[in-house]
Amino acid sequence: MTTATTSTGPAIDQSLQHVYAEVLRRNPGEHEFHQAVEEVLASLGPVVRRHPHYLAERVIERLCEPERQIIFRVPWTDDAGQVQINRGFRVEYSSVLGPYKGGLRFHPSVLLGTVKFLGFEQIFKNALTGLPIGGGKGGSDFDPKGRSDAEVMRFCQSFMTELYRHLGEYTDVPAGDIGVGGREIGYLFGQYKRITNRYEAGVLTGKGLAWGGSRARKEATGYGTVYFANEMARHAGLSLAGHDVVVSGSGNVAIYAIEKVTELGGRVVACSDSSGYVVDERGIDLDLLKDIKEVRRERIGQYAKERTSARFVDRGCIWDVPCEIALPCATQNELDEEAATTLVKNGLDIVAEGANMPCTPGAVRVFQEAGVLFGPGKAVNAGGVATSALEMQQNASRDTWTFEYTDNRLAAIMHNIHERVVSTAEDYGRPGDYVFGANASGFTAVADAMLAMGVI
Ligand code: NDP
Ligand code: 2IT
Repeated sequence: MTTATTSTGPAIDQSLQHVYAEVLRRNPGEHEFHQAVEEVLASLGPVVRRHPHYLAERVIERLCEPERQIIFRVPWTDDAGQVQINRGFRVEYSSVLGPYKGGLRFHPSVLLGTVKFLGFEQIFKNALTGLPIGGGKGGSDFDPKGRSDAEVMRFCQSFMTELYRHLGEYTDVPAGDIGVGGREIGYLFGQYKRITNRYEAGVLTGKGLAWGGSRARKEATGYGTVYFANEMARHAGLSLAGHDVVVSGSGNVAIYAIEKVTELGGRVVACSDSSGYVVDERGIDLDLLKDIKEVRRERIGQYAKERTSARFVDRGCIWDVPCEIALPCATQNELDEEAATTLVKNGLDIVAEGANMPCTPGAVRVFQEAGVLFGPGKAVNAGGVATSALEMQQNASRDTWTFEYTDNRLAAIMHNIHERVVSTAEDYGRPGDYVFGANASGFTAVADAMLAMGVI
């Protein structure tokens, strides 16, 4: 069968090109959404050849259209008394495997296409966990940076005043993402509870431990990322111990990835935020990093001011720092072809995406051609949403589990996802192709459930 290639991206099988053309036509200007769809479609050629009924039943076209998209005005008043207007989104993408599940992102760059790309990825990620969760994503172009707690609270209350009517523990269950952590989930939950007059703990995940949150949820995405990277290393006869690791970002995912890498004997030599990066040959001091980022909410340059072994670099690229293992944990398209080429030259062995779609298609191609092990976000970072599903289980049974028990469940889930991805890739004659294995396995689970439910 013939294929076509874009300039740097993957090749979409001839049989699916009309699907992609239609996605481009119907969703103009939504480049991140196009990129996420193209990446999945490029894996599905061999799958539809083996299961032609997916094509006949138009399952892929259906999955390219969200079940529901909600866009709303979020007016609020800042500390100076000025009215501010933001835009809120919730894309309820697919509910065949369970209630819509996925985070909320508050960042000035958020557009409908951003939320759609994240929601699309979330469907397959959630399917890979094997837990009963559908896919969704939401957020706003609100920028929490520099805002007081009171401003963030008023924004969250206004956001929830519209969103609450679309949520429910059996309907749609949001959580955190960029710019949304424990503080924001608290304000959002408080407003939901107030409007509905229901203590419906299972309507949001990432809650505080004193009011229905799960132990290990805060750590789960970062820990899960490293559990997955460790599985990749073991499978290839490598190890994280004794190796240099670069982790981009210094938010929730990055901090707990750094913590777990350090516990497993790796040395994290650099991390970043949007103002630049720090290099610390002695290994990142986690207590200091947590204090600066989680408590004081300061910029990463502050770390170098307080740690003599570190230097701050405010230009260039964190991926110039030599390492054997790269964990991009900041944002989409943060690691491009040029950065990938530098990393390969510097002796990179493994890339595992803690963020959603952080590597550009060109970067992924460079890694794969160089024989670098590449783990895609929808498999690697699934530990966060998986532990959200464990939080929902605890809420449904009005129970709380210990940290150790929850963390062991997380490690087992990451092990199972790795097995599933590797065996699917082998089954299709593509050993070691984690991108293919994740897409084919996640898609098949969703497609089979859709077909069982008829034309939905
Ligand atoms: P946080 O808001 O806690 O941290 C984000 C980090 O990335 C910050 O250091 C931030 O720097 C940096 N960053 C964000 N946007 C940009 C940008 N445009 N350019 C440069 N740096 C940027 O978010 P999370 O850690 O929760 O999320 C990080 C990634 O992980 C995202 O891709 C998210 O979708 C993904 N993810 C998150 C999960 C979760 O459970 N939280 C689960 C699975 C995936 P600054 O503060 O300067 O903006
Ligand atoms: O991208 C993601 O998987 C998340 N932001 C976590 C979603 C969740 O519902 O825990």
